[in-house]
Amino acid sequence: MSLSAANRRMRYPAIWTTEKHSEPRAAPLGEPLTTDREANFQASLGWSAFFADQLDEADGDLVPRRIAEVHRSRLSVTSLEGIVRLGISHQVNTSEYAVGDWVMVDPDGDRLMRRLERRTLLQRRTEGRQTHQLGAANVDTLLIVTSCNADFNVARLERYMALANQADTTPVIVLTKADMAPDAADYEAQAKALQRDLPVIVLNAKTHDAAQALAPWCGFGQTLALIGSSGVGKSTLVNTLAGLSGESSQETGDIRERDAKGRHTTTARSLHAMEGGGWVIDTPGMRTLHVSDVAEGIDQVFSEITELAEHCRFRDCTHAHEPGCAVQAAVKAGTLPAERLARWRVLLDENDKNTPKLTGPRGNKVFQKKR
Ligand SMILES: Nc1nc2c(ncn2[C@@H]2O[C@H](COP(=O)(O)OP(=O)(O)OP(=O)(O)O)[C@@H](O)[C@H]2O)c(=O)[nH]1
Ligand SMILES: [Mg+2]
Ligand SMILES: [Zn+2]
Repeated sequence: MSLSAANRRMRYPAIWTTEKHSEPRAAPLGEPLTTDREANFQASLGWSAFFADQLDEADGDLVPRRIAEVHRSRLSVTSLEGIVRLGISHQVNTSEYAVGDWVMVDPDGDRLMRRLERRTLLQRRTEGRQTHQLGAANVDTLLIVTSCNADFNVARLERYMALANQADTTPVIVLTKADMAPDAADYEAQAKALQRDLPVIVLNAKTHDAAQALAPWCGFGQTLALIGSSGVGKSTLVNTLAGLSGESSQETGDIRERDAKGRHTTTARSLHAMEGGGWVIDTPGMRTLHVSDVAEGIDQVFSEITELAEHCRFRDCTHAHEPGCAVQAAVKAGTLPAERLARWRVLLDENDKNTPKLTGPRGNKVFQKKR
């Protein structure tokens, strides 16, 4: 072991040894901050060998911190003392950082030194397709939130799922406002049909039962992010999961009765500690999600179609009019809804149109690899 590696072990012994799922210890009032407490805190934030292995000699006395807020001209991280603003140089472009990123910080002056490689990244191409807008980094589970009302839309949910799959996060559909819907079971059945083995949780985001229902994804060291339209109850759910009330709570806003649309109350992403020991990222409501760079993610959502396609007579079958088409046969037999097939086509076409293709040596189109 190199000297600095040994140093790191001394500074952060428990980062390397803390068992996941052990509860963080609350320090008695007045106890000085120990490296043990610090290490347990980092572990609760999801620090793991994946990140520790990226440290080298040059990191010396730097400490790992997790980005809690990203603004145009400032970045903040979590720490045992609460949210701390980082000192950043003028060259730093904050749009290259995502909430949930791990960064190395010089503890003298809380200066940002470098970002660690991400385990997962939720992102989408901006209009004009040149750059990516970063959503959240190092997320384990993406809660795709919709309500048991006019917001519910299967085509939109399939888009969110393609994004989650592509980023290697686990999608979970959360149906809020079950307390106001006599037909919540219908919504649940429709959502369950959208991807094989997809967990669908129906809840009232305002009650503590919601935290219990989501407990399997909220444990020590786990990171959740919420995504969905404005007004579906993302911030309400964050308040419930994080036990926030009063001044420290996330602001929530009412919705228009007519079409259940919210008012875009949340305007920035933020990271919050959950009572179960994990962390949750609240995000602003999304208007539309255009897909790009998510071919594998789409395949995973529609795996029943891609599996059927393997049985078509022609390898390049378009599943429109060819003889021996297994996909059309399934539609005729009533096992594959024609609307689902139509939505798959729309999503594939849109993804294809929005994903820049690299041109290979002999002008062959080369599809961009998963990043
Ligand atoms: N009855 C009921 N009301 C809910 C539930 N979840 C959220 N609400 C209400 O729905 C409204 C919108 O909730 P928010 O939490 O602000 O929604 P949001 O998704 O964070 O919206 P944006 O920040 O605009 O993206 C608020 O009036 C909440 O009180 C629920 O499960 N049941
Ligand atoms: Mg909100
Ligand atoms: Zn076919």
